[in-house]
Amino acid sequence: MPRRPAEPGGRAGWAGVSIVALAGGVGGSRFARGLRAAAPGAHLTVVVNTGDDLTLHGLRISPDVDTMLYALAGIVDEARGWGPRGDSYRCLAALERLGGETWFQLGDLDLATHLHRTGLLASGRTSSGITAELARCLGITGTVILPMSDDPVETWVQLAEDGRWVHFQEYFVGRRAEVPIRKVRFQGLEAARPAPGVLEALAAADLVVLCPSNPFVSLAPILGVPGVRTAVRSARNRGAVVAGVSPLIGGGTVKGPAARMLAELGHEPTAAGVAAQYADLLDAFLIDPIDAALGQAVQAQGARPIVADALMRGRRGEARLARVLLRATLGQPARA
Ligand code: FO1
Repeated sequence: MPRRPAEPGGRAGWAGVSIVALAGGVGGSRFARGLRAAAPGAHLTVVVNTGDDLTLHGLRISPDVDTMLYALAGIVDEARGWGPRGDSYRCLAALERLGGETWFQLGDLDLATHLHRTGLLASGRTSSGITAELARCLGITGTVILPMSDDPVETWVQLAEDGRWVHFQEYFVGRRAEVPIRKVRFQGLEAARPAPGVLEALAAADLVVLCPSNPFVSLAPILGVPGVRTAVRSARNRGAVVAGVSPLIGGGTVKGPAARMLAELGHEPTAAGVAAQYADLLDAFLIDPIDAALGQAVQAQGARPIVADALMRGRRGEARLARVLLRATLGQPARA
């Protein structure tokens, strides 16, 4: 049986409880932040998608890891959900004058992260080692942040218009995700190994959370790293609870192309369609009241539906949603 918090809410109550969150994108970073706030003292490990990684201007950029770092460090631009708050774009403007690529907005503060990561990688450091060092330098506590793998993985999508394969960021940012896609593939995934600590965290987990992230381009890469899906299933067989949070509310997302991608890839563009992507893993799946009628479909896939306001309104909203999930899974009688 999973370890449960000893007493409502308090830090001491969460000591000894292990939570592993699989996350990508803005929604994932926000919910991970909510979990840290809702379960102070728990051992929280966040495994982050690295399929969005790309090399631009000779710099290795890891958007989902950086979004998670900035969010947990409290320095993210809260309106956009990515990039440091108050960043400037003087380097990008100068780059424009030189005829450089500027479609991917790299702010001056953000560039420090990419320069530093690229330098450390060139000196032989691993992504997970670099991520831990960046987290320490940014003063992040209460959470271990792990990239899903130290091996290179890149998400590419096939455009429906001409069958061309492009990097996810060219689709998501370059084309503003406004073009239909046919397929998604993860370059390098078969050869990727889980980053050090990922399998160990899953083996010790009392709760594994599939955060409200895009099922195809955020969670699928993580679950696709050889050994990870099996480790989640083993955790569940051992008695850990595996729960997901729908990134769709009423068939749409707060941010990102998940609803459209579900439809374009032939799935039901609803919370139930998302649950179906990992039905074999889920004990419970949180859906918004607007989607309550989908509860039966979620139940039919073997996951207990948790019906609760799934919209995270600011930092308090993140913690509220996380408390609801914790209460519904680990029986934490949360103060709502
Ligand atoms: N998203 C955009 O929509 N436009 C951008 O120019 C952009 C730049 C960018 C730079 C660094 C970074 O870490 C993230 C950035 N993002 C940008 C967000 C990013 O494309 C997405 O949030 C994630 O990849 C989605 O999972």
